[in-house]
Amino acid sequence: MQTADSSPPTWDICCRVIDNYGDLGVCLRLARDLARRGTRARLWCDDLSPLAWMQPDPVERLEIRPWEQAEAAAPGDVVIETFGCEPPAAFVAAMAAKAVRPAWINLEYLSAEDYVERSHGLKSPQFSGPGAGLDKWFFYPGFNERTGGLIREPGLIDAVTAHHGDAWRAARGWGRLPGERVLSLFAYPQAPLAPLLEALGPGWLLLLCPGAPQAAVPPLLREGQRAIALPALTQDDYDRLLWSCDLNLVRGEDSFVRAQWAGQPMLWQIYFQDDGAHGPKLEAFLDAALAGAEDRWAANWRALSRAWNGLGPWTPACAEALRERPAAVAQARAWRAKLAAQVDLTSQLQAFAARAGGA
Ligand code: TRH
Repeated sequence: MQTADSSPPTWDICCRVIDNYGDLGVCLRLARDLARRGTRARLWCDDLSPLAWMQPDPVERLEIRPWEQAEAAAPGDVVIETFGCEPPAAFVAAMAAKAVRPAWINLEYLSAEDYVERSHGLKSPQFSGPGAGLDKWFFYPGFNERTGGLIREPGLIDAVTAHHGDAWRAARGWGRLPGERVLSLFAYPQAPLAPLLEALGPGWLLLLCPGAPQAAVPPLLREGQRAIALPALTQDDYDRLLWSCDLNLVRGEDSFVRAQWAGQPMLWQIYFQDDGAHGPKLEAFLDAALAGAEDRWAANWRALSRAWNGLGPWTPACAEALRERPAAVAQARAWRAKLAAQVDLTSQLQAFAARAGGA
């Protein structure tokens, strides 16, 4: 997309936090990637406080703005409404009033379910309200080429591969003892920690990210297990932590994606929904990610994933899945290679905005 005076285009990324950190985490990740690729990015959010630890340093071309200020702002060339957050009415009215209207794109939540392919790229003409006359477009991230893909910054996989994980961790006081395996644990309070620790067995160092497990895990540790409570890391350092561990337990959306880029075995705690929608969402992901993996290991890993999410019993298969490291690593690498062959989300979004913009 080009602007009239050939200055870099301005993208507005609008974020309203539902809970936890994923909404802001995804928006920051996108805004930063755009800025580093030369776009002027403005991130509008109603709760900027987690940025104090996620992104303490400024990023060139990235402006962070409180949500309320959007009401009086002039919209840029592209407006990304994330997760149906509805930008302020005055901002939408200003979009409609622009001579060259911005492309208005709603970036949706990530899922491997079939509806994603059907819904990706659909247009929703606005017939009423402050945006009457505008088109809003739906953009769905996803795991195959019929979707919008995943955020993957240029050079990411090379950086993962070049990372000296043990040295990086040891320099922070989180080094492993001889023969020890290391995992990172970022989990919701309802995580079934006791059966997990039993299934893991001895020889593990657990690096506990902030949250309920920092208090809950230590009294549950079994013989031959250690735990260290970590501070909240910057998003970049959290990535490096994932790259440096033998197993990553992640949750929500953003840490889930980043663990897949880490290329290490990954256990996902899905965001729980009262209506049970998380069950099919988990199964759809497992269907995609485990396709082609060795049959018996894949069945065991599925059992473990269900158990970790309270969607199945803890059986001996769960412990077996964790013991069979070569199969788990092979699956993680093969899945990452498949995902890395797709066009990344930011590139797709830029091409999409160029087609949708300037109505
Ligand atoms: O925090 P999450 O559970 O977030 C979400 C929200 O609940 C959201 O409402 C929901 O819709 C979504 O999940 C599915 O998990 P997530 O998505 O992994 O976000 C955590 C962010 O915090 C991610 O960007 C990584 C970052 N992070 C750090 O920067 N430093 C850290 O030390 C840790 C542990 C995380």
